Amino acid sequence: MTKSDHHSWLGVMGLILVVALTACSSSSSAPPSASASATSSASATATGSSAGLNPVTSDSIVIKNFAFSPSSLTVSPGAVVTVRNEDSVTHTLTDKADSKLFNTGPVSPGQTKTFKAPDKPGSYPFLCTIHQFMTGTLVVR
Ligand SMILES: [Cu+2]
Repeated sequence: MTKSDHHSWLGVMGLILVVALTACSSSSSAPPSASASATSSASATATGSSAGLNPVTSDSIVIKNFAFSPSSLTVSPGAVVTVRNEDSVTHTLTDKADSKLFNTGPVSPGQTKTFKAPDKPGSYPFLCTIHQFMTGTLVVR
């Protein structure tokens, strides 16, 4: 009897261990996600570039503390530039020239907008029309 008791006790312990591990991996998921993200990020990078989504994510300007970051961004002609406002007030990203080749319009706090860069290579100074001391340059080439 002692032997079978021992075995069933081990079985219960093993079951608890399995349940604990499963619960742990599904809730906290620290070790599985670390290995999963390592493999998935490698594949995501490969699929991302092939899907052509990289220009959207790489050509981006963040507005924070009443400043454009980066203040100078170089993009390809016609590139889609993402503008994210991380300030607590509304900003715009507007072509300084009268032609207004690009203009996000008002970007609310926390909002993300996009604009299309000019097709013609050149240097395009821009500003925030609400706070005109906020300036930057979009370089197309
Ligand atoms: Cu502003």
